[in-house]
Formats: sequence, C-alpha cells, structure tokens
Amino acid sequence: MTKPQIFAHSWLPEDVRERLDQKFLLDVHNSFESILSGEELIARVKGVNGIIVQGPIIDLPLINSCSGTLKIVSNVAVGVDNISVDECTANKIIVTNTPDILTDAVADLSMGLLLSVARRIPEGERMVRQDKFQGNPFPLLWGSDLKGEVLGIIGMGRIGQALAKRALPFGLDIKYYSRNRVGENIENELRAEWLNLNELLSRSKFIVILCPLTSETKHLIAKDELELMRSDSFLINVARGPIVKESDLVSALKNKLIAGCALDVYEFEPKYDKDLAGMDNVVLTPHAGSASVGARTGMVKLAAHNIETYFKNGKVPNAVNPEIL
Ligand code: 8YV
Repeated sequence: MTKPQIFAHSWLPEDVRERLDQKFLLDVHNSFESILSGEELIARVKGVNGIIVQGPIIDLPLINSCSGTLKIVSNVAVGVDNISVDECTANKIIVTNTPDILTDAVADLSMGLLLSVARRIPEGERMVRQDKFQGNPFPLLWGSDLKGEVLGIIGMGRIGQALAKRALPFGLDIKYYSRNRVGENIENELRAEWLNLNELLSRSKFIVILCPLTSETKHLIAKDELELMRSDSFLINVARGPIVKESDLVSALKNKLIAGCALDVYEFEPKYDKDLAGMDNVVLTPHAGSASVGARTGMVKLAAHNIETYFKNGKVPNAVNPEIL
C-alpha cells in the first residue's frame, strides 16, 4: 500500500519527524526558518493527502490546487482564521487545531502583559539599560494598582477562564463579555459577571481580548468602542490583530482616550504601526502567546497526532468541522 503524502510547513521535533517519516511520504518546510508565500506553498502541496501547517494561509486557490487528493489540514494553532474552513468543508477536507495544550502559556503571557503595562515594567527596563537610572526619586515610574480594579475579559473560552483564575489572587474584579455566557458554575467559581460589550468597555480598568477572529469579531474594537473606554484604562490584545482597528487604536493613544495598551498581535502582522514603538505607555511582543517550550512542542506533537490518527482509523481528535467525518 502506498503511504499517504504529507507536507509539513512547520518546525518538527526530531522524534516526531522520524515517526512521520516512517508512516508517510513526508516533505517538510521548517517554518522556523521562513514562511512560504502562497505560490511557493501551492507548488509544494500538489498531490498531497495531508498538510501540517504553522503560519501561512490555506485559502481557496490552494484548496483547488490539491482538491481530490487533500483530505486533512492540521493547523499548529488553536485559532483557524488562517484557513478557509468553509471551503475545506465544502471540499470534504477535515480541519484540525491544537486546543488546550497552549491555554496556560497564553493565559500566563496575558497576565504578564497586564502587569507589564500596569506597572510600566518595560519602560523601567529601558530606563536601566539606557543608564537613566540615577537614584530612586519617590515619584519614579508610578504605575497602576490592580487590587479592586475591574478586569474585563472579551472571550471567556478556555484561555479567558485561565486568565480569570490567575487574576483573582491579584484582587481583580472579573467581568466578561462573550457571545455565549459560560455556565453558572464557572461564573461562580471565577466570581465573573457577564456584561454587554459597551458596559464592559466603560467599566473596566484592564480589558484583555481573548476571543477568536471571525467575521463578527473583526474590528470589534474601533473608534466608537475606544471612545467608551475609561481614560485611565488599558487595552491588551493577545488574540488576533484584526479584532482591533489598529489605526483607531493609535489615534486613541495619541488623543489620550485610553492610558495605554499591550499588544501581542497586530492587524497587519508582522507589520505594525511604527508610532506604537515610540510610545512609552505601549508594550509590544511578537505574537508570542503560546511561545513556551511545553506549549509549542505540545502543539506540534498534537498536530502530528491529529493527522496520524486520521490516516490510522479515519477518526480525528480536534476536528473543527467534525460534521464531515
Ligand atoms: C501561535 C496562536 O502563535 O494557537 C494560536 O491560535 O495564535 C498561536 O499559538 C501560532 O498561530 C502558531 O502557529
């Protein structure tokens, strides 16, 4: 029996690569070194039965170019906004993702960014490195307190809940907005109250975005929403860049509509508005929410497992379009 043909656009740990090599006709492009462009990717995936993908977009032209042979796209991420899932479903191609394994890492970074922007940690770090620390005058780098303040979480899925658990011991008062309310038991455990978006925006000191990017959440936060926020509040985005209209955010910061922001993701990633880099009340990280050893290696292992299981017995864990199984 001929082995299924797999293209992996991902960094793979040695043991996973060896295992996949035995089971499949494997072609690998290490995404750690570079990301293939749309055309390069199309050329590489011709005739493959499965794709493990970290990074680039799996869109209709790519799907058309390998329709008939392609059975499964295994995304090395929990978010699947880089994949045209509806087109895959229409072409009977299964799409899988890597939930859970990165929840703690992303929640940790969310809490880290909140603390960084509230307590001005990167600003202080810059000050020391630039030799501007010349003693400790009393008003040096006063930041914001956390205790008793409202933390508004947009998107109360697994990562939102994990952030709420971390925020409670800091004395933060948890409010959340998501399309569907979580169960009463979870609200009770997290002492979390659902608010509509406008109320959440106007009441929170810290707003952390952790919802998926969909057609409904694109530009969920733009000029009107930023105008509702408190002038002493901070916006933190660890989800997807296009949820926030970046040009409106930059204007809001320039006009002091809000006190600051921390961004791990950008609307036109990896590009970002360079004005942000000149603002001391802005903390910037490079889409590193899941960048811990455990989370990133676990994600790749899970993505490999999803594809191996499919070719072994036709069942797949973590399918995002299980209706076609
Ligand atoms: C990854 C992510 O950085 O899982 C997600 O949705 O955004 C991140 O964990 C990235 O997408 C890796 O492919």
